[in-house]
Amino acid sequence: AATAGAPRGAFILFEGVDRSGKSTQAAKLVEALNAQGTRAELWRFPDRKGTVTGKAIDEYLSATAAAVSSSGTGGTEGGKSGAGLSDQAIHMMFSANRWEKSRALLEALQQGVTLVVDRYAYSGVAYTAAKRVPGCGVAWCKAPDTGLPAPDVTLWMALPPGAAAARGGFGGERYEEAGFQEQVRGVFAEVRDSSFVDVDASGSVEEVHQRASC
Ligand code: ADP
Ligand code: FDM
Ligand code: MG
Repeated sequence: AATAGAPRGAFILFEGVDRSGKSTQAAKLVEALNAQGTRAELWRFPDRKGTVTGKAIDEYLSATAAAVSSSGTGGTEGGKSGAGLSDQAIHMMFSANRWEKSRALLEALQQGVTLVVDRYAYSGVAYTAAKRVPGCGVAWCKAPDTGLPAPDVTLWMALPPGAAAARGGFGGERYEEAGFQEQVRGVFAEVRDSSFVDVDASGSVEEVHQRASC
């Protein structure tokens, strides 16, 4: 139930390239906030479970980079309908996935719960625009997210290119390819806004946690 007069929770977003430590640090921050008595929850996008779009997105992402490039576009791998979605269609799915959760997100904030969110609309724009599909530039990519609840702060996990690669091999999901990751990084730099705060994401998990929680 809503608590009358309770202060609004904060919307804290983690963004960064693959393996910059977003998921690790988001979980640690939630733990620390709850330990100090601040009600906090960990949310992540894409939300693959509690949504209508989640299954298609999961099927799309599970198709490996190798399978995608050998089958070309538009194929339907193994009968999984999400895997062969066009670049435009999957972009809309990712945005719709955020809209599916937007009312619940606002309600949680209103009830005083702080939300620590692992990826959001900046990832949406960065990954699609990085594909350089004609007609799908940054403005096109941003359009479907217009009007979504905005984060109070976006913690940008700043890590030099080689450092993320040194954290172990890619898991085999779509987009997990070094050249593409650099394109993604470039779009993030282009779309960063006044909500962004740089966090030095190098060093130990504990060192980064200290930087991310001040
Ligand atoms: P992301 O969510 O940004 O992809 P993760 O938090 O999943 O990143 O971390 C990617 C990998 O790097 C994981 O294997 C994780 O255990 C490891 N890792 C996370 N933070 C650090 C760190 N500060 N130093 C070394 N390895 C890390
Ligand atoms: N991703 C994530 C997108 O392409 N668009 C989006 O809107 C969002 C939120 O999904 F490759 C991509 C980014 C990444 C994948 O992987 C999700 P993680 O590493 O589990 O967050
Ligand atoms: Mg992650």
